[in-house]
Amino acid sequence: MRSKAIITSALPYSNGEIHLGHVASTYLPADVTTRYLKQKNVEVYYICASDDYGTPILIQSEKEKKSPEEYVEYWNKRDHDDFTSFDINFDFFYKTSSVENNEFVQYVFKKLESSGHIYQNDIVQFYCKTDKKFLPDRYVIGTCPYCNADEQYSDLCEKCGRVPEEIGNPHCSICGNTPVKEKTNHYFFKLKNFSDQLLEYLESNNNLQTDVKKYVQNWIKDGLIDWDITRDISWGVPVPVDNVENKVFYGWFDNHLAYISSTIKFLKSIGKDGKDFWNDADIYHFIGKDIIYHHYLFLPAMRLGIDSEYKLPDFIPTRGHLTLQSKKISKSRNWYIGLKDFLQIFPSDYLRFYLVSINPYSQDDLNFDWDEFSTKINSELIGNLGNLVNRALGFTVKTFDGLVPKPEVYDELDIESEKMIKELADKLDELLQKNHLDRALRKILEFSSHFNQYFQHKEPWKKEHGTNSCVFLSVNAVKSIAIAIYPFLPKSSQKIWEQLGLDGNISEKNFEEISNISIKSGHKIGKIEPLFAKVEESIIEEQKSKLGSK
Ligand code: B3M
Ligand code: ZN
Repeated sequence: MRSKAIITSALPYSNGEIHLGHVASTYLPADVTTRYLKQKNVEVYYICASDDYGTPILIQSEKEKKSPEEYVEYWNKRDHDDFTSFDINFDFFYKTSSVENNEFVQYVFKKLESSGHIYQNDIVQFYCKTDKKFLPDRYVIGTCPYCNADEQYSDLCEKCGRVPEEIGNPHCSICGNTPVKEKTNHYFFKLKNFSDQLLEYLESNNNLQTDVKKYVQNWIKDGLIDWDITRDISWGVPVPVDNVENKVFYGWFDNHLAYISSTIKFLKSIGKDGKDFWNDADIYHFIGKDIIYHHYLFLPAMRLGIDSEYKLPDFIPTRGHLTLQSKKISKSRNWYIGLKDFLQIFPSDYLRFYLVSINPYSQDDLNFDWDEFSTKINSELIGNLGNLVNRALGFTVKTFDGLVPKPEVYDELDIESEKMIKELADKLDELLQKNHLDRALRKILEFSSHFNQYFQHKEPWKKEHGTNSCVFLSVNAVKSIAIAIYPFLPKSSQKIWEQLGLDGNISEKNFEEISNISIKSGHKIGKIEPLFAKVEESIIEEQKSKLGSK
């Protein structure tokens, strides 16, 4: 672990609201990791941006009769607001259409070109004579050659999920007329040039997940295809070549460069040199498995192509997709849950708790299930963790006037429990360093469960010998939990902290403090309140019935 880190998560298209599928695999794991690294005193910044370019966005803005600038501005702000209400704590949230990114993208292109990694080639593209435009990607709609579904995009059939080689019965998505084919000159990135260096990078980086690595290595061995990096549209980073007009870069050429350009902009604003920091830091890019190709091949190849001026990622934590009630998420069939809607019903910590707990560090898909959500919140978060906090602190208030008592000589069970406190930080650290957020959360629950049993077994309400030790250690265990849970449940952790009667902001506590027995006898507990409210069955049923209906 380096003393500096930059964390990014896949940039959201500024083209619609954030839903649970987005946050589960990337934004939440990245946020938890950032908070953990802050606790470890790593100088870490979480950087993100809206992904503003691309044909889908241009088409949608045209449909809504807005300029693309106006359109993406709206979603940039809305997405950022939604993330904020989910306590996704970016240090900086910028945009791919920024001046800084435009300049950086053009700089990278020129450098790649002068190093011989770019070439030009004529290709044949659909062209609409009515609209006088080339029609890349989504601008052409037609019949999928594989499954015969009508009204599919030329670059993706949403019915069968395949990319049509040549769409049947093509027509222009703007005017509906049949396009003609015309020659146009495009720029290509020689991805093939980098096969050996990419294999070397994958081989030597032990932080990458082995299963992903294996199939990326196979793609390389099967032979890489050069990338067409330009489009004949007006919305995008302009190709910086004299006399080339109305040609911009393809969205996947510019978007990941915003990881770097946004970082530099942010670091400059706090008086630091972006390039130095980047190259001294651990670089993490959190992604979902659908964009492995872009992050394990295209992105590193482009960085290699500019002589690794900015170093390649150290970690690319890659997770699976979220299904909803065991079905694929689909906005058009209303089979999705908007983040904003969810947070109007339940606290952000409930969702954070549930999503982390079902999300292993792997590419397996994960499933959001309303009944499981309710069970996990009611029995694990409330029944286990909330119960311990309430019990230990409530008992101290009731029996000792809120003053933590002085422990007696420890018996075996006390010694075991004290040892658990002392070992918790190391145990969690081991899991968190390896990105096993779900297992770390489970470990905290096991710890809490142990102390519930310990309390039950000791029966302090009988006020026999050993009561004081039990209360003393249980209160300290609650303090351990407050700090340990911070990366996962930042709001609840602060509440526990205050109920413990401790000052300051929990976000400033060091990770190592998890294992200190730092609450001394005589310390006064704060005001106690139930931390969580139970999830009611009727609300769950109501939510279930909303899915799929319009
Ligand atoms: N905007 C969203 C996606 O394909 C895309 C990510 C860009 S990351 C540089 O998931
Ligand atoms: Zn047309």
